[in-house]
Amino acid sequence: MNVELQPIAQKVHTGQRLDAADARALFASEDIWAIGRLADTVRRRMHGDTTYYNVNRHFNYSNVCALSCKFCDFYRKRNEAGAYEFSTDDARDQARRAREAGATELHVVGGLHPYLPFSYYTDMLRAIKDEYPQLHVKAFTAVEVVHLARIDKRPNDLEGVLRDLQDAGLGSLPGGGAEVFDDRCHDEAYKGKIRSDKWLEVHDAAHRLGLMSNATILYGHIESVDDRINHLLMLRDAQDRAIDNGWPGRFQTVIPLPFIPGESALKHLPGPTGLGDLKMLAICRLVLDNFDHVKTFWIMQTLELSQLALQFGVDDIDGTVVWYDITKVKRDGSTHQETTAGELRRTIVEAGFAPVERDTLYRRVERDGPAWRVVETEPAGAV
Ligand code: V47
Repeated sequence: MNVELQPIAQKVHTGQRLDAADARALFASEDIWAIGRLADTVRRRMHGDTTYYNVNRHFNYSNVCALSCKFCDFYRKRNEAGAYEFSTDDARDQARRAREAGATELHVVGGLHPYLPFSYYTDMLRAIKDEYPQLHVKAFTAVEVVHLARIDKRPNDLEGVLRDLQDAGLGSLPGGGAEVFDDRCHDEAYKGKIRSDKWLEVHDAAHRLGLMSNATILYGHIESVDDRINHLLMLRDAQDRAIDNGWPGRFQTVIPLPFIPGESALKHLPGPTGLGDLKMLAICRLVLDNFDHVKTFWIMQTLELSQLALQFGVDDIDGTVVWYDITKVKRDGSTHQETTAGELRRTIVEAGFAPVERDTLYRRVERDGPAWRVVETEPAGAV
């Protein structure tokens, strides 16, 4: 191991928290194998050789968006070719298909639609839960929650909005929309979107209400290494806040998202590399010591890299997915992006890990075809 990593290794082996200087040294190091081994040490301390996966479906209810984020290849303006908004019946249909496939989770997100009323979102949740009550609905990024509060003319009542969504069937919040918590990046690439303070305010409110949530970081575009580090430290502080205050909710997992240039306004940028992805995942594992899980979203990381990432601190792969419109793996731009539980298990076993199907709250799932039940144990994770 290179000498600059030795004090960090000492901290990792004695369970001490890493600081910004440590994170900077990790990013500066080219010793990717040493970084991987350190992340693997932490991952095995927390989860042994268990690797989680889930049987889920994603549902993007509309791509119409008031914003024009430069990294985004998904949004359309209302009357533009390709713009869509699904109905409540479409959402019900998604739930029916999820039931038939035995999915445990529906991940629902969309653009900031300028005209749909608040009732569209609560009706959608009710229709899904009515059709398939067992299904966990993980829905609406913090950005959407703030948008819903605005369209319902109560911009300062985030808790009230979340409570109404919860009453209609919301199960937890996904981690999207965080991008990179930095004002320069915000103003250059996603102006008009909420800033870090609001994103964190929504997640704090969710955690106070007992909703679990996730966190993302979108990397490999115009951000600097220091921007990445600040973002991770802000997430770690927010998790400390939830834990120290004894709030009933908290972050479950971090999902580092590599920028996919696609046809976005930043398509001239090269995007991250495979080694850059592995380093980022490993550093997330090492810095976010109060997060139980580090997850790859294979739609963005690819399943092949996700397999390797299991040795770089990752303990979870999302998911069977099925339909996904925000980024595309294949060059043909197809939104049908599906893998099977069998393929996920094979990927995990071949890498030398033990696959465990989980539900959204990281409880073990026992399955008999499309029928499934949660095995009642404490949520997995060692924090
Ligand atoms: O919010 C948009 C990002 C996010 C691009 O919580 C892009 O379990 C890369 O948050 N390249 C949506 N990323 C995905 C997301 C997610 C995925 C899987 C699981 C969970 C979870 C959350 O994708 C958006 C945005 O931050 N994004 N465009 C792009 N070109």
